[in-house]
Amino acid sequence: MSISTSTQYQYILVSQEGRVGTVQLNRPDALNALSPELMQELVEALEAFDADDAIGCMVLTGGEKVFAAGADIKKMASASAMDMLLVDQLARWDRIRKLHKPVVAAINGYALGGGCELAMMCDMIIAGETAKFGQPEIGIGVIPGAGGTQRLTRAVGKAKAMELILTGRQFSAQEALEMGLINKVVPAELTIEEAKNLAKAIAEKPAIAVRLGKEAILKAFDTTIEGGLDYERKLFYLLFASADQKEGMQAFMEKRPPVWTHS
Ligand code: DAK
Repeated sequence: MSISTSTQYQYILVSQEGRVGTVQLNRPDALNALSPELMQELVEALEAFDADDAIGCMVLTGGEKVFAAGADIKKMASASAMDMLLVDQLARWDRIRKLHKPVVAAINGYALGGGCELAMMCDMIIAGETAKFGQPEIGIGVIPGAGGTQRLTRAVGKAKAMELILTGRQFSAQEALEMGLINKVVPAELTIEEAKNLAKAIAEKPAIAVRLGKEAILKAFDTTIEGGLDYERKLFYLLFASADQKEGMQAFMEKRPPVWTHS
């Protein structure tokens, strides 16, 4: 197992263990508030892992007490609508949505506002038992602007999303689990380890099938069942052009473990 830490970034830490790439938000003085500068680094690091054949799955985490307290309120406070429009922040967030490899969020402490939205942009969420989620924007005179009204609603349903977004109240990891927003609650000291174990299990699977599996699942959110089934079928056929499909099925018949080449 190799662990390497890059020093090229100011607001994040980046490391790699086997086929798992980890990005840690690291702006503790502002509770990991998601400034444009931090988001730029985050997107660059995730895209670098996404383009690296040696990586099969990513983990995104924050600090022990705070995953992220949201977008930087101090930088937004006096902005005009046109400032917000022209800064085109959404383009950066959109790049995270377009990652091909799965991302597991490992959440300890606060995941509020944009922090909660960032967690929900990930494909799976492991949370420590002291994690606190929330979309508190209503309390500062706005609404979620990075997907919260859409992703929370799709994950937990209309009634719960209405309650959580219109009151802005925080909710626990246990409540998030019961609502179907996250995968698992673990003791806080095990959050990153559990997330890495999940990422490792995925990273060991054939990369092209993982990629197309993620793509097909995400399709379920923006298409009809008919369109989604059609899309899935085409991706399924496409996998018969991969070496790993041949290897996987051959290995099954020969009763041996498959040797993936991720091709
Ligand atoms: N931005 C800037 N600074 C923040 C911050 C934030 N979101 N959250 C905390 N801080 C700063 C505090 O101002 C304080 O700074 P100093 O006073 O020391 O200078 C320091 O971090 C410590 O915070 P507290 O003293 O408040 O610490 P506590 O432990 O008492 O409270 C807290 C922790 C996380 C519960 C509290 O800080 C809090 O409620 N923070 C604000 C949470 C919030 O309202 N978040 C939503 C922000 S709006 C979009 C993309 C993203 C977004 C929208 C659009 N597009 C792509 C279009 C996202 C919007 C948001 O997230």
